[in-house]
Amino acid sequence: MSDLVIPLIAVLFVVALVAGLVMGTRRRPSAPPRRRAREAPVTRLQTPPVVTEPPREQATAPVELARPSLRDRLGKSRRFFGDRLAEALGGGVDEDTWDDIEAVLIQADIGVETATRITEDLRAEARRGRMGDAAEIRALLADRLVSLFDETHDRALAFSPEPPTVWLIVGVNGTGKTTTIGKLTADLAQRGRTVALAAGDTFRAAADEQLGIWAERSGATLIKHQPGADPGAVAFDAYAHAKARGIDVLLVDTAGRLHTKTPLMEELGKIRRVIERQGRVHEALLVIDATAGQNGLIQAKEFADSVGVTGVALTKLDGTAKGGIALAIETTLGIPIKVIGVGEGIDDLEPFEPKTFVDALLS
Ligand SMILES: Nc1nc2c(ncn2[C@@H]2O[C@H](COP(=O)(O)OP(=O)(O)O)[C@@H](O)[C@H]2O)c(=O)[nH]1
Ligand SMILES: [Mg+2]
Repeated sequence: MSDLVIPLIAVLFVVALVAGLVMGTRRRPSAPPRRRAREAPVTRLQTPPVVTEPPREQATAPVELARPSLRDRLGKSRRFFGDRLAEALGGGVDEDTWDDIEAVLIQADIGVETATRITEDLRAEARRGRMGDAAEIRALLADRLVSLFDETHDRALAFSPEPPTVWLIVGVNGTGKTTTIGKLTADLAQRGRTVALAAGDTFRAAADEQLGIWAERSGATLIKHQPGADPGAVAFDAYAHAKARGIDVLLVDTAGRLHTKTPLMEELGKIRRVIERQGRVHEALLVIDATAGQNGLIQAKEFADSVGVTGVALTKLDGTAKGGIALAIETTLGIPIKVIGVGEGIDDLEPFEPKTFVDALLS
């Protein structure tokens, strides 16, 4: 009898051990929730602080629509360029083809000299027998256009390692300064950066209001004075506020009246100096309206000479056949285009990238 007891106990022991192991394995999947529960406070801490959005926008926010491609958003610029090029290349390649291509480039405001040079280059390549059909000509044209943009340019908007980063926005009236500030503010807020806006266009009564609407949309702070006040004083107060509160980025809006040109340039220089007495201007962004074509270039030159422009925001590319002005600006002024405006909406701002831009234009 006792001979049987010991093996029986051993069998029971093994059964109990196996059962214990199985139960242990089954219990394991319930472990992760305990770990997740411990991680939760960290996730809450990582939520971006400040941004206060109006409840109405929160209600409409959840459905995120797919954004159209740059090709679609360039609208008129692309239709003009792409369609006219297709026409020029459509009926087989002969001497007329080169004249047609040259005409398209000139009308797109690339600049006569550049247009002629590119066309001559294409013609020479064709004579050497290096290309012949429409697709090859189109590809070489794209290549030549891209190569006109300086690839060594840093097209990223500059940030300071210490807050506040300061971006001064300048340009002629109606080019899209305030709208571009609104778009930049929304983009910065989405990335969790705090933003303050200085209402430096004290010349137009409605300017503060327009800036205030953009500020409210993105939860940014607005610093303004009375209409007609000294924009230098607005810039001074705005910088002091941003510095004291540790606000990440200060965007300074400015007036752009043309009829009193010299005082405007002096005023912009003063705004810059006021800020530089306390800190730095990291970006002096010149806003140019692409629909102004070659006229935009003349304005740009004046601003570049007096304000020390570090980059260009080229707006309204959605509404013009003159997308080629992007090239003229870079080749004439040597200032990098950093962002492009392709509509009036808050999302209608894109970083500028030569190859994407040219591909979108020619496609
Ligand atoms: N289609 C289009 N309109 C724009 C763009 N940027 C600005 N605008 C419009 O241009 C007009 C003048 O803009 P605003 O920001 O007030 O110019 P500011 O005087 O330089 O501040 C407004 O009607 C804007 O909606 C753009 O990229 N595309
Ligand atoms: Mg404005």
